[in-house]
Amino acid sequence: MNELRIAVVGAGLMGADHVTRITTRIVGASVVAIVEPDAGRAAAAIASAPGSVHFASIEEAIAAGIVDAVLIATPGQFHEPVLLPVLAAGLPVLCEKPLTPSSAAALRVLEAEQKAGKKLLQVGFMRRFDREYMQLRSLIASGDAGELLALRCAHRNPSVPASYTNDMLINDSVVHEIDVVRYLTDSPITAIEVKHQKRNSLSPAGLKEPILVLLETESGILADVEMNVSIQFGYQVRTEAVFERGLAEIGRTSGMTTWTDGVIGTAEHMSFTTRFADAYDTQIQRWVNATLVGEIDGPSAWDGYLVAVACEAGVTALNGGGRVKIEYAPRPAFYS
Ligand code: ISE
Repeated sequence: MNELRIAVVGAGLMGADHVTRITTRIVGASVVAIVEPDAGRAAAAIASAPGSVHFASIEEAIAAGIVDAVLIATPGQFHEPVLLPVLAAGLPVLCEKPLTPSSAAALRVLEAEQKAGKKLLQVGFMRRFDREYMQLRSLIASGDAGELLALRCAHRNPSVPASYTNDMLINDSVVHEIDVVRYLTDSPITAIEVKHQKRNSLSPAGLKEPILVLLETESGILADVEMNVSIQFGYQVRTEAVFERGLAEIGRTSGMTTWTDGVIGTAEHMSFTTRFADAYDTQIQRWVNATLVGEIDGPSAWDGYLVAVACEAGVTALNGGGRVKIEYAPRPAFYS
């Protein structure tokens, strides 16, 4: 096989972005099928992937026999019903984060993958493909600045739709830090605590944010996350690493700086789709390359399960649970 025929499931913001990416920038792959219940979104996606076909369900797309791999970009609660038939059909799949919103569902997905007998599933934690995150991970592993002591994370969105709920602060947004803190420290998260800050009056009604999240790793690192989803000015994800002998920072706003009318200015991102565009491109290209040779090249279903457990604890903490300890099921040999 030298061209991967992909079905994209879900053609909302992220799905549509992936369809354009695969069609215009990714080598060795094309979008052949769109699975999307909304007629308008489906039509727009089909139009940006010439030759692709619309299917009402993943089962129909699989049955058509034209699909080599699947990319799932629906909201998290719809992942399991798509993943199970895809894994049963033995198809490789890249599933956007979170793998599933519940750890019980994640365990069912792990079982389905083990039944398929081969690692087929990669989870879309795209920050692992961001150049600066990779650099920071290497710096931590090298020990060049001494031992890592703490991580200070800021995750800021200009705004969110009215449909965004309090639990999504953890499951949809902090989910990235939950994965990346383990990726950077190479150590599982063992406890989580969430504090509410003064409410931003610009948040959608009912949303209590920003929040401050504290993550503890087994290796003793403390990571704090300022999670803000209504900060208006732009989209920003920054991380500062505190070492025994110094600091490192990633995620500074970059690009052309202007000095005019007594003001210094650099354009800020307004969305994760541009802030992480390069990371998404790298993630999808590496997934395509690996899939063409029967492998995965990124976070596995096991990584997705660990994050699902920590997110569940995070939602408990958010809802007044205090400091919540996190325990994981033993890792099956399949994922070692
Ligand atoms: C969104 O779903 C993402 O994944 C973004 O990376 C994150 O910054 C945002 O808060 C989420 O809603």
